[in-house]
Amino acid sequence: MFVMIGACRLELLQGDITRQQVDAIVNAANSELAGGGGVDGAIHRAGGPTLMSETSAKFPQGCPTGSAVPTTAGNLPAKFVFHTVGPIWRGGQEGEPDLLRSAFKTCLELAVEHQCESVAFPAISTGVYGYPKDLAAETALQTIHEFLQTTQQPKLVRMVLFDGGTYGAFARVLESMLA
Ligand code: AR6
Repeated sequence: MFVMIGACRLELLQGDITRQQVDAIVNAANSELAGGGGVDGAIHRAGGPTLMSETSAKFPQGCPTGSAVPTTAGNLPAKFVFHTVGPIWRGGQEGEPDLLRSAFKTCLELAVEHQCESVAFPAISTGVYGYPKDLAAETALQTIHEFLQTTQQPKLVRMVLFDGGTYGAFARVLESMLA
């Protein structure tokens, strides 16, 4: 499903983010930028070793939670990968929503700065980091919606949801935002 926000399109798709033909792909990394499982593992496997050599060379201190750093995309069909770090869910009282909002916003700002017309996001924090999918969907979609309304860039933001349950959670939230 998709919605138009002015001239920008916000869409939900069930699939694999490493297959997306977009200008930038967002990675749900850890603060050491050490690689890992989940979407991080998939992106590094598909992108090849360039991604890790770039993060190690340019960002040896890693990346704080809620922030993001850019690299090129190696063998992926994209120009950039934005490596962001979502919060670990600790019950919701430890600033998790603000940190998740900041992770999405920083990536959207990087997309504008790098003149990306299209960017694909995974459901940051909803895997190993344990963020409840419905709450993550609310924060993610509200943040993207607000950003597109204000900035009118990038022209396409695609949430790529790996499984049906996550797609369903995001679709319900997007529908309720439109109601
Ligand atoms: N395409 C799109 N989404 C995917 C893919 C894929 N190929 N593979 C998994 N997902 P997670 P986190 C979904 O655990 O919770 C890593 O080890 C997955 O179903 O990848 O932010 C990092 O190194 C889930 O909905 O990221 C960190 O240590 C979503 O991506 C830690 O995990 C996020 O799940 C980050 O945890």
